[in-house]
Order: sequence, then structure tokens, then C-alpha cells
Amino acid sequence: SLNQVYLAVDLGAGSGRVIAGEFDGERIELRELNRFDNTPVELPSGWHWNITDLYRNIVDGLKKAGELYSDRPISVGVDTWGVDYGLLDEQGNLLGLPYQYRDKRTDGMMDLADQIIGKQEIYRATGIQLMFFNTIFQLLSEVERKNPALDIAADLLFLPDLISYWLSGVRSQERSVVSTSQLYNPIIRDWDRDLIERLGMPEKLFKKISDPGEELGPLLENVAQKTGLTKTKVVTIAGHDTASAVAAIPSQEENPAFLSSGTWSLMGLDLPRPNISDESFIDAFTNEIGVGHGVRFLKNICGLWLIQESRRHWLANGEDIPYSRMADLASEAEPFRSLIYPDDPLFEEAGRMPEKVQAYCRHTGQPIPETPGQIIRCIYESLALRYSEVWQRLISYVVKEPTSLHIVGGGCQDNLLNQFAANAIGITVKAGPVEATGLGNIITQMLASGAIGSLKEGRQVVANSAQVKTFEPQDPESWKAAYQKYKAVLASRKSKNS
Ligand code: LFR
Repeated sequence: SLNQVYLAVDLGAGSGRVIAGEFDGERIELRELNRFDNTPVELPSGWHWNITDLYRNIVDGLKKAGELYSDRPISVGVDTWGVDYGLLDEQGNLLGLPYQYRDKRTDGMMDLADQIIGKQEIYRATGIQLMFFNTIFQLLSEVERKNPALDIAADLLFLPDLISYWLSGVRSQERSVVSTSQLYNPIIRDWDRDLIERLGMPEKLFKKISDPGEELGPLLENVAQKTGLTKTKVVTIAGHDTASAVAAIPSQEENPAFLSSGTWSLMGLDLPRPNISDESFIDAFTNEIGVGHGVRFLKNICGLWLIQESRRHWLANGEDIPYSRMADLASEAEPFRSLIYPDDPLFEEAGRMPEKVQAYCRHTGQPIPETPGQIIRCIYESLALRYSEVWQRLISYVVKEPTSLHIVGGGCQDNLLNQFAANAIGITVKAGPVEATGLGNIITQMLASGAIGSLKEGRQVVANSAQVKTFEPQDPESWKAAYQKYKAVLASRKSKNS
């Protein structure tokens, strides 16, 4: 019987992993080969990813694959978060450490781009919601400060492209992650040369775009030697992690609704073509590109970032609260005591998250959450209410309201948050798979190898492979009342800020 092995490298903003997927013709069985923290570093130049440490961990994971499977793995694909990139000179030398997207060098850049081009025009060209960290604003800051790296750069590689280059020696710009740059036009299916030129960016950096499922080449000699993976090919997949996660929604519906839950909560619909209108601009919905030009019509919601950062803060102050314990603490706390708007700019930057939550509550005249349990509960409930708010806008774009919401990714292990999401939205939540991104990465490699014939088939394989848990909405009256309270808090924040 069939027994194929594929390898997936999946880097998230909080942690990375290398996994193997064994495909038996029906199901994929996953095996984690290496898991490691991803901790950015602050240098005098700003916040950067520790990219060489990540790379070393990736090679360690591949070594493990070689030990387990010798030269059997067919291919390896790399996905990471979006928007971030490295610049390379002609010889392939990296010109400076890639920046972490929350680095403050983008301050003021959205306003500048607004003056040069206009926000709505940028949206019309790209279909991407304007977020301060998009590549367009990062690069504009480099243009503005006349970073000499731009003069000698021959290539701009997004992080999945960069890792794939280090593994294969082949440089490419893959479409899904390219689409997160906000310099890509999904209608003409190419870079928006007009935007690039008007913003003074070096045009030579924007090359022919590759698609998910293309072969880049064998592993470079040094990697093949170290790992024993002498026959494994590096292929492009949907290098943007969210694109890979959405490829793996375990559904046979045409336009399933999803919430990809990790550092971010990405809520949206899988659509066949972009939906770019004045309305979607005002609602700030994005149109990112997936496998086979599929469109993720979604909005970024500040997701478990608030929880991750709170945990990090408590840990630094000597209190280690594991994620598993957090849900218990939250369940014991009083419901709907205080609420926040999770996407308030106050929470964008790293650091002192519990204090920021308290400050928000103080500012809006609510009881101040004191204990970790109260703070976590406040974050969970507020997130769920924000989900509901975004959902109501989202479904206004489709004729037929989806009958369920698929929550996938690491965050779907959180049963309490899944239940709150079902309650707040009033819809059936289907939670799983946890490793959607890795599975989406692998089924795209299976498309490339010919093991499956379509994305739909791939989703069936995922459905065969994954554990999916269902959550039905409960307690509609309290959640309706809570939603009113949430809206009142938002209004009070607004009036106090203006
Ligand atoms: C999730 C994600 C989001 C993107 C954000 C920044 O990991 O890729 O889709 O908006 O990170 O790149």
C-alpha cells in the first residue's frame, strides 16, 4: 500500500516546528520532529527575527527526519507568517537581519503612503486591509531612511522564500506570501508596478511570481549531507501560514467560513475570487491569495497575542501559568465583569500586557481585573465578542450564511474559547485540526507530487485524518446582553479618545 513521507516546516510568530506527514492513501499521520521557541531580539537597529537560530532548528528537524526515514521523504515545504522579508545581494548574501513586523520603523508610514497614493487607492489596487506592518509600509520606511541595502539588493525574499533558498539554493517569490505584501494586484495577478514605482521602491526586486506546488530543486549538498535527505526536493507551497491553514479546512463546502487561530485570529471566508469594493474597504476585509488562486476574504483580529503576551509578562515576574491552567483560572472568574476591544492600538506592541488590559478597563470606567483569572476571562470574552462583531460584517458579503465556523490552528485547542466563540456568534463551531497549517503545507506538496488531484481531495484527506470537535452555542441571552455591553465600552473608549 501507499506510504509516502512529506516534510513541513511551519514557523509561527511564537514557535516553529518541523513535522513529517505519512500518507497512506487515505489519511495523513503527523509526527513532530522538532519544536522550538521563536523569540525576536532587539538590536540597536530595532526588533529582528533570530533567523539563523530558526534555520539551525529547522536543519535539526530535518536531521531527525533523515534518522527516521533515511532518504524516503519526497519533498519539504516551508511556511511562515506573512509580510516579513530579507534582502539579498547578487551573490545571495543576506543584507541585514529581517525585521519583526511589529518593529516601530513603520510609524507614520501609512500616513505617508496615504499622502502619496491614498489609502483607498492602495486598497483598490491590492484588496489588502491596511495594517501598519504590511511589507508596503516596511519597505517605504527603508526608502525613506535611504537604507543602502536597497541600492545593492538583487532580491527580496519573503521569509518562507528565504528559508527555501537556504535549503535549495533557488530564489523565488511565492504568490500567497507575495499577496500579503500589499504590493500585489489580485486582479492582474501580478505585482502592482504602478504602486511600486510611485512609492520609489526598486522595481528590480519584484520578479516573476511562483505558485504553490512548484519544484525548486534538491536540498543543497551541505543540507543533504547533514540530514541524509539525499532525494528530498524543496517545493513551493502556500508559504503564507494562513494560506496553508485555510487549504486544510476539513470541509467539502464551496465557501467554508474559518477562523485560523494562533497569535492572530484570522476570520473569513474561502472565496473563488477577490471581493474589492468601497464597502470591503470600509470594513477592512482583506483578499489574500491561496492555493490555486483561491481568495481568503478575511480580517485580522488580535488573537491569542493578548494571552501569549500576558503569559510572558507573568513569567518574567516569576509566575509561570501554563496555557492549560489559564482556561481553568478563567472559568473560575466572574463572567462579563469587564471587557476590552482586542484590536485597540494600545495592545499592538509587545510588553506589559496585563497592565494595558487594566488601563483599558480603568479608562472606560469598568471594574479593573486584578487576578490572572479575571484578566484572562476578560480577554477571552472580549475576543469572542469581537469575533461576533466581525462575523456580522463578514456574512453580509455572502448570499447564504455559513452553517458552521471552522476554527483551526494551535488556538483551537482552547475549549473555553471555542465555546465562547460559539456562544457569542450563535453558530456551531467545529474545532480542528490543530496542525492545520502543517497539513495544508503537506497536501499542497501532495498536489505537486500528484498523490492527489485537487484541493478538495486534499481537504477530504484532512477530514479523514483530523480530530474535529463540535461546540453548539449556549446561553444566548447572557451573550446578547454582553454584546450590548461590549458595544457600549467601545463607544465610551471612542468618546474619551476624541
Ligand atoms: C498569522 C499571520 C497573519 C498575518 C500576520 C503577520 O501567522 O501570517 O495571516 O497577517 O501573521 O504576518
